[in-house]
Amino acid sequence: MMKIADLIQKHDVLIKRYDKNPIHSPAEWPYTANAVFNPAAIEFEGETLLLNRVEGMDGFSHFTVSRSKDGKTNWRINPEPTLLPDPENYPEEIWGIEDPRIVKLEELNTYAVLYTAYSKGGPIVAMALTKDFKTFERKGVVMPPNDKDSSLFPKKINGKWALIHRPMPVDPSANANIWISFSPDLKYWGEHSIVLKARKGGWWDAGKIGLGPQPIETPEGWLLIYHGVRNTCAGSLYRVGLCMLDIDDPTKVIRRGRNWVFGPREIYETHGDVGYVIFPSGVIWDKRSDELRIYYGAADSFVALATANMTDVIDYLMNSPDCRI
Ligand code: BMA
Repeated sequence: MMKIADLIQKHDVLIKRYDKNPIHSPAEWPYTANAVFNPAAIEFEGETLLLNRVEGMDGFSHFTVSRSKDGKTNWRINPEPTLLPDPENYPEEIWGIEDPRIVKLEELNTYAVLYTAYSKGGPIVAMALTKDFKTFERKGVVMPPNDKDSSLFPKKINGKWALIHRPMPVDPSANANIWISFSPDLKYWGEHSIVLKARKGGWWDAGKIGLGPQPIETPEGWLLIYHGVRNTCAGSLYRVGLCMLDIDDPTKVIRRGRNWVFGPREIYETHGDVGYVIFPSGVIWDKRSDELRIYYGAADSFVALATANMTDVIDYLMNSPDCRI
């Protein structure tokens, strides 16, 4: 008998699931956890480092590091939390910290972690810097509520740092779009503009979109992997799309894919705290093998991995019908 997954969709040629998914689950976590999901990913000391969002049984999240030499097997999970909310000093973290993204800032010889702090006023964008993923220097609030799904670009563009984020409009019927802002010093932010709009009506990414993993520099531009949300009568459906931004002016979209390229299908993606959610949040491009490894939260409960060939991903996107809006 065919598996339900096979009846749903067989054509995942561009992006493939890792066959030993999920790579992390709350059941194998070294301490009690309700969920492990939405990880940031970065190469660190020659290994893949994930900064996993771990949700405790109280509902609040923190981050814990896991590491692997090949980014697939033999994960070493820190036995204790790596970064806990610190609401005494940073009141915006009162209800936890969520959904990190990491970039290496070569110029400052440090790693920047952008994350969501769950404040009493709603989600805000916060930042912490680290050199070793053991100690973190918090920089506090970067964008006020209601804002999330943020990452820095890894280097200055035309002399300024650039930040992707997703403010929520006050009007609930308005679209939630991806924005970009610039700063001379990582402290003062301005030149805010919409970089990618949620589409409307029947599109798979109508109404609400948000950044996935950190932006990736490619020969064609900055590759953005993003999530698009479809609201159905059964709930929200989170799928994944692709877009390319101009390398020198990332306010400009040079190509946006028409179709979603990865969506919930396997049991660990459809069943969990929030089923039918694929939430990519960390990426590593192994330039020696051209393999792109996309780490994602599945059903707000697990960490999973999907792989692709970067050349194929770029070819696919750049040969997609141009669907900028
Ligand atoms: C978003 C974020 C994510 C979560 C997703 C699906 O708004 O809060 O943390 O994975 O919803 O529930």
